[in-house]
Amino acid sequence: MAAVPVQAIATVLKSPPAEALARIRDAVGAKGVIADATEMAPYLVDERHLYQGRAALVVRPASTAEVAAVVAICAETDIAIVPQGGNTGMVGAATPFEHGGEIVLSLGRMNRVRALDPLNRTITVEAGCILANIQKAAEGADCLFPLSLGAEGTCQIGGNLSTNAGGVGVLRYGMTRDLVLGLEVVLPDGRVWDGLRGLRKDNTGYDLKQLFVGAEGTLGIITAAVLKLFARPREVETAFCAVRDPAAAIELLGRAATGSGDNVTAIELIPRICLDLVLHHVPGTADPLAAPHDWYLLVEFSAGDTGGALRGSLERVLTEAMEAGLVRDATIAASAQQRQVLWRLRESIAEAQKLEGGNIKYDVSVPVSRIAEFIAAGTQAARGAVPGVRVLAFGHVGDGNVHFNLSRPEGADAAAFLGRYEAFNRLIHDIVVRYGGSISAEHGIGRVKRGELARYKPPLELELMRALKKTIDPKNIMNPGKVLAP
Ligand code: FAD
Ligand code: 2HG
Ligand code: ZN
Repeated sequence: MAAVPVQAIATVLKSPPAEALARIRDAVGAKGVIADATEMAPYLVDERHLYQGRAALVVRPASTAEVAAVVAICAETDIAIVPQGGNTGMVGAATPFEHGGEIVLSLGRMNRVRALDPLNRTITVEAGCILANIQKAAEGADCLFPLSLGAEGTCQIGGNLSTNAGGVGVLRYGMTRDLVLGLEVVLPDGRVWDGLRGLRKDNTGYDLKQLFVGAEGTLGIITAAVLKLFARPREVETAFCAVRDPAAAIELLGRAATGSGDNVTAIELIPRICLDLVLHHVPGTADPLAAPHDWYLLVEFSAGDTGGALRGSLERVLTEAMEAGLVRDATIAASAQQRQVLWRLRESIAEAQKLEGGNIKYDVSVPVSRIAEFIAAGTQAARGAVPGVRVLAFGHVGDGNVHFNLSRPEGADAAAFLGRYEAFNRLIHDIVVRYGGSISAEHGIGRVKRGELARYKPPLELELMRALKKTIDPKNIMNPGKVLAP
C-alpha cells in the first residue's frame, strides 16, 4: 500500500522451513490449517484495505493446548506469528507483512463461554468469542456486558482486549481494560500463563494482565478472559438532537450528567456530512429530524428502575438546553426498535465512509473541554491543505475521542488523496499534541501509526516499551513490526 509510509521490515524474512510447517499441521490437525490461496485471502488483507499481506499458513487452533503447541514450534524455529481475531481492526495490526514468512494464528475456533458466575458477576470466555455473543450470554443471565461497538457482530473478545477497544459505552463503563479481571495467555515461548482470576481486589504486585491488554498481539496470545458483568439497565432513553455546534454538545454533556443523576451512558457527536453519507450509502436509513442541521448529538441515559423518571429527566435536560440555544431540535425514541434505528445511523458512519472511498482516519483524543477548539483548528488546517476535503469529525466526544476523518474532495482521485497521508499526519497530529491529546484514542497503533508513535511518544516511554517487548518476547516472534517500528 503506497499511501502509508513503508518502513524497513526487520523481521524474519526467510520462508519458514517446510518441516516446521508440517509440525504445526500435526499439532492442530487438518481442520486447524488453511493453506489454499483462495481460502487464505480474507486473512491477508485488513479491514480498510490498506495492506495486502502474505503468509506461510493460516493456523486455526481449537484449544489453548493447541495454541501453546504451535507457539512452541514457532519459538524453536523462529517463525513469526500474527494473531488475528475478527480482523476488524483499523490500524493494520492483524495483517501479515508482504514478505510471506509469517503465519497468521486465527482464534475463531476458540469460541466457548467457559463459565458464567452471576453472583460474582463474571463471565469466562475464550478469545475467539464474538463480542455480540458475549453480550447475549450476559443478557441470558439478566446481566450486562457493556462493551459495544459497530463491529460487535464480527470482532472477537481477544481482539477487543488486544486493542483495548473503546466504543460507545466508555463514558459509563470504561475501556476494555476496565472490564477484565483475568487472562489466560500463551507466552512467546509456548508456556501458558493461567491468570484467569475473577477477583476485583488482587494487589499481589504488578498487574500482569494489563500488559497484554492493548499490546496488539506483540507480547503473547490471549486465549481466554474473565470479564466483569454489570446490572442490566431497566430503563434506557435515547435522543437524537440537533445541536448548535460542538461547543454546545460539550455543554449539553455537563447538563445531561447533572440532570440525569450521572446516568449518561453515551454521547456521540455526528456532523451533517456523516449523516448525509449514511443516508446515501446505507439502505433503509432516513433523517430522523424534519430539517437538516450542521451538528447532531446522540444522547443515551440508562438506569435501573426509576419508575419512568429517567424519561422525564431527559425531556427536562433537552427542554432547558433548547431554551439556552444549545439544542435546535430533538427526537426521543419511543420504543426499543426506534432506539435501534437511531443507533444504526451512528454505527453506520464507518461503513458509509468506507463505501465513499479514499479516506484518511485520525482516531484521536483531547481533553473534553478542548474538543470544540480542536475540531475547529483541525478543520481549518485540513481545508487549508486540500481545498474541498470533507472533514468527518464524529464520535465519542464524552471521552474526548474524536474520529477526525478526512474524505477526498468530491470527484477527486482516491490514490492522489491518499498520497497526502503523511502530510496530513504531520498537520493533524501536531494540532492534537498542541491540545494535549493522544494520536490514538481507541484503535491502537498497529502498522498505520507506528512511525507516528516513534515520533510523538516520549523517548523514555518508548525505551520502557522496548524493554518490555525484549523481556517478554526476546526472539521477536509475536507480531513483529507492529506498534514498535523496527
Ligand atoms: P483484529 O482486527 O483481528 O486484531 C486486532 C489486534 O489484536 C491485532 O494486533 C491482532 O494481532 C491482535 N489480536 C487479535 N486477537 C488476539 C488474541 N487473541 N491475542 C493476542 N492478540 C490478538 N474500535 C474501537 O475501539 N471502538 C469502536 O467504536 C470501534 N468501532 C468499529 C466499527 C467498525 C464498523 C469497525 C470495522 C471497526 C471498529 N473498531 C472500533 C475497530 C475494531 O473493531 C476493534 O479494534 C476491535 O477491538 C478489533 O477486534 P478484532 O477481533 O477484529 O481484532
Ligand atoms: C466508530 O466509532 C469506530 O464508529 C470507527 O471507532 C471510526 O471509522 C472510524 O474511523
Ligand atoms: Zn470509535
